[in-house]
Amino acid sequence: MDVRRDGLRRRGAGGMRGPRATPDAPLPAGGTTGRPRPAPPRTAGAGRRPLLSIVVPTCNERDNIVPLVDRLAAVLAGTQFELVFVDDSTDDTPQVIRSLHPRFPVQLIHRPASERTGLTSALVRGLRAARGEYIASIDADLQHPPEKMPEMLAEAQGSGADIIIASRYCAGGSAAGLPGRRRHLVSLGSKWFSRALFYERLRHVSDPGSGFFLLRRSVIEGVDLRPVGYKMLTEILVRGRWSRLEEIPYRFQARRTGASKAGWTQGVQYLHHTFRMFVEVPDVARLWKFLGVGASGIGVNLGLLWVSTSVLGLPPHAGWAIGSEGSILSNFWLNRSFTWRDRRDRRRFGVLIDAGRYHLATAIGVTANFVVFTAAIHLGLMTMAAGLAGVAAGFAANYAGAAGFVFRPLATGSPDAADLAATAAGEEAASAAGAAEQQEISPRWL
Ligand SMILES: Nc1nc2c(ncn2[C@@H]2O[C@H](COP(=O)(O)OP(=O)(O)O)[C@@H](O)[C@H]2O)c(=O)[nH]1
Ligand SMILES: [Mg+2]
Repeated sequence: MDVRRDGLRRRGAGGMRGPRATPDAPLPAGGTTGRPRPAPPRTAGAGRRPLLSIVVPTCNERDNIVPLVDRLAAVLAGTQFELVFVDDSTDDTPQVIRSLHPRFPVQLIHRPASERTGLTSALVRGLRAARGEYIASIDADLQHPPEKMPEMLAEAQGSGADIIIASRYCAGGSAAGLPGRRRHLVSLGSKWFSRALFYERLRHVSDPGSGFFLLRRSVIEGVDLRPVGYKMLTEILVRGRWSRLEEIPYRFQARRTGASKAGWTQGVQYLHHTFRMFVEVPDVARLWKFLGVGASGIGVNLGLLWVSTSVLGLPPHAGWAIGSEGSILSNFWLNRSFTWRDRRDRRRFGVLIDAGRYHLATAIGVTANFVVFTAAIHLGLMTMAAGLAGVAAGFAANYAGAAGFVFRPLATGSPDAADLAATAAGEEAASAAGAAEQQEISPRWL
């Protein structure tokens, strides 16, 4: 299945690409810092970019490394690839990885105990160290069949998609290898929750929690990745720069040796990670942010009504007007500084322009509410049902007005858009330079 970021589905190769997302301002890289290590010795071809980097996170996987690499090497014969192991093991897994040299081009990043901050931090480290034109992630425990890798690479090259996801949940895939009913429920629950929350990016992605994926390096280059827990792909889909993705079905295998490191702490980390993306990424979950702001507005409205009438003794209509205007202003302020913060008018009196437009949009919402309510009463609906229909119409009109009129996307070519693009490009260049520096110092070559 081929999915474009703008939500359109398309089959086949080529075609127009959707607009790239405006990058978030990169913050200092999270989870990727480490003690500087000496620059790697130059080996033959060390300066050249392989076609594919395969990032493998490992934590006590000693018996799985050799079968994994043998199977990968067998299906990738003739492909220029490197393996990037990010290892947090306490057993002899690093020795097993070292023994792969010199048969395979391998980077081993063995993190000391002080730097072991979980699976996704290991993956970010590996993604940053990867030098390939395409970068893939695969688990070490053979639950992801290595034989899918050539198909994923060929799909990326052939279709021009930015991300290829090996999916357990699209037609032909299977999650049967997940151990136990609880793991199935957690996997499905987190998938549906993430899709509903980040619908702008994930609504057509069947397996946003997959650990098996391949991407073009430009998707993450210069993007500040700050995941917590296990869901690296969700982080990349939400923050990364992509316009098209493809899904390929696969059957998630049962683990044969070693133990899963997933537990209830990953559940808590999932919520932490989800909350972080919700707050930090401006152009996602807008509808939910708008709903939350609206709910807070009801509290402001009723609170001001009560204070005006019960405490100050003002007449009911004065209380109503104060409550209404107070909630409009608080909703405006919250929507401007949170829901649509990336689209606010940044000119000198921009806040006044935005506020004026917001009042207009709200008036349209109230009118829509009134019209639908009146029509519903005429059609014979019960008063409460008509009221509900009116509120729904008012809500839809308010959301459409705020998104399309008050906080509309900046027109390309406008001075503001140029400013933003220049800032983003500068930040991207700075961040890419930082990433390059890190690549030089962090990998330890075998
Ligand atoms: N470097 C590193 N790898 C990890 C960590 N936790 C899990 N892994 C690796 O990530 C992959 C998936 O982990 P696993 O525990 O099997 O998760 P599950 O498949 O969801 O049960 C395996 O290759 C693990 O060795 C970690 O904290 N650090
Ligand atoms: Mg596993």
